[in-house]
Amino acid sequence: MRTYEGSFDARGLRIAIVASRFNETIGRRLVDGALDCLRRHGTSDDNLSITWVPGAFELPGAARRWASSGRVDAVIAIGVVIRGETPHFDYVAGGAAEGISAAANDTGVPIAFGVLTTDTADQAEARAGGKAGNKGFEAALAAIEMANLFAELPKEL
Ligand code: INI
Repeated sequence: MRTYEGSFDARGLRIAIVASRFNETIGRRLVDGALDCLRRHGTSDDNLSITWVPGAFELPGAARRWASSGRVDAVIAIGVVIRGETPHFDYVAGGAAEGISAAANDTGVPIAFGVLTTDTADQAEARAGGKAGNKGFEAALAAIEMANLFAELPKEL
């Protein structure tokens, strides 16, 4: 039996971060977490880019552009959607999740989901470098692992 597993060695990996500006203070902490993870695992800044979009709803379009460009091994989508009291939340969060998932599946390039979907700003802050860790860091780790896994898997399965 052969086991396939992606390593966490990010040397040589080309990564695009796509981040939304909505709830920007919290979003920047997620981006910082992702960059910290990538650099700790060996990604060179020459192989990194960051693309800013207005809100989480715009993440899938930009993530798909990078994923289909042939220029990156993985994409990390980062955003912060806070429920508040508006049904808009469901459309924005659902659109982001479904669009990112479709872009990853259609292109075959891993797109990590670093989008917080929380009820309150406090919950989002806790997940952006607070007591619940940093989901940007975690998304970057998933991107590294999946990029290496896809490089190792046979082209035809
Ligand atoms: N965008 C977010 O990233 N987070 C939110 O919490 C949010 N809320 O609450 O509305 C949000 N809305 C904007 C949306 O992503 C689009 O930018 C906008 O609808 C224009 O297409």
